[in-house]
Amino acid sequence: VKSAVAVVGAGPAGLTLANLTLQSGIPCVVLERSSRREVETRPRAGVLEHRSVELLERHGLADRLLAQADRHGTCEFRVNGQAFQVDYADLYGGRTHYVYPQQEVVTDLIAAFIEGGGDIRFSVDDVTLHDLTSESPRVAWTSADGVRDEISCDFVAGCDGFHSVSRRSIPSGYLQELVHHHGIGWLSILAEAPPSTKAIIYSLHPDGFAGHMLRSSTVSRYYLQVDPSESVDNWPDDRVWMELQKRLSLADGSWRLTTGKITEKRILDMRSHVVEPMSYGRLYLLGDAAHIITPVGAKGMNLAMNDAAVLSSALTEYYKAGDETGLKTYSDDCLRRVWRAQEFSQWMVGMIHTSLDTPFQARLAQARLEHLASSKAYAASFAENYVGP
Ligand code: RFL
Repeated sequence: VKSAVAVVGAGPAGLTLANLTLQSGIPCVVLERSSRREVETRPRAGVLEHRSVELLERHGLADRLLAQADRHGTCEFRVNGQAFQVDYADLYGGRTHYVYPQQEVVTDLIAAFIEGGGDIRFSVDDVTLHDLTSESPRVAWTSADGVRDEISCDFVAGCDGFHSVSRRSIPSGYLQELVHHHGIGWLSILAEAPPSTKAIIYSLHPDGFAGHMLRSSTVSRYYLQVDPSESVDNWPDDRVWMELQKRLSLADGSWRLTTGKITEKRILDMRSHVVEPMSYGRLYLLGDAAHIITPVGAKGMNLAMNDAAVLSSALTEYYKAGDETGLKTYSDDCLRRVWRAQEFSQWMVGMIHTSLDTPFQARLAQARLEHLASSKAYAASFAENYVGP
């Protein structure tokens, strides 16, 4: 097989890139380890920035999203049983978030790619990358029926998530890895429960953070701050609901959590990880393959899509005009947005968590929330970063 671009991984990064390049007339092949069904049913993120939606809309990829997604422009903070809301859409020119589950984004992007004549191979195994610094790198894989195949291409896009084979194909020592462990765990819960709130809730409680996120009218996601070494076995369903009710409750006792069937329970270690540069020879890294951000601030899927937009423009300039400028600046262009998001996420981590070991940090978090509640200028800055600059 010969193609212009080999895309490894069919998550938001790989599929956005694949659709955009296909629309520019650049042939690409997408190689995905999981089955189509698996990627279309994997629940993860659910919040899209207005800029991500604009990108999809510009390319005719947002029809179902615009028909079905809920738009949100307000979020709620709770501290010591008192609530206040930040109307971030009003504070930032009417820009809103779109709540639309990641698996729906992925489902729509796969359908559009296939409809446009795109070549996507699911359930491939043992993907290997070769000759990345040459003018025609190769990617090999074993197909679902056990046949070893290979593609020769001009560029490889490594969109294969945090455990990226693409990134690990880069000689050790070439990339600088910038890592931060926040020392915080989140018990992440997905449940078949209608939302108990109209706006996302972030609650700072003496026993730790609790969050109520929105997904759809029948499904909600919740988070509880726990020790990163904690085991989910210590969290039977009853304990989860009790703890959420306690940490999210209001002092006047007026707020009630609607429970439901818990469908996913896992511990997330709050960490941040960025590699620089985001390219090596003719391999470009996108999304989680290049950077992991904590879920605080809901930036992960949006950064993945932004990387795809930057790379697809660079590839289009290259194929239309032989101009390599965009390819050369790809890494710097993406990293500016990545670091801005990391900085915001880190700031927000510090605002909504208590650390029982360091009461000093807990008081800083409270002061930051009080500042947010009382200062329009501070809230406007939050709004700009939260909904996406
Ligand atoms: P993905 O989505 O991980 O996709 C990578 C794809 O590559 C495939 N793959 C391979 N294919 C072929 N060969 C190999 N060797 C392969 N290895 C892997 C995988 O099967 C997969 O299909 O990466 P991508 O495209 O960079 O997208 C990144 C986002 O998925 C991620 O940043 C977000 O999910 C993060 N995230 C959130 N982001 C938000 O913007 N808003 C949120 O509210 C939000 N909530 C979350 C999240 C991530 C979570 N978890 C589970 C990490 C909540 C959670 C719980």
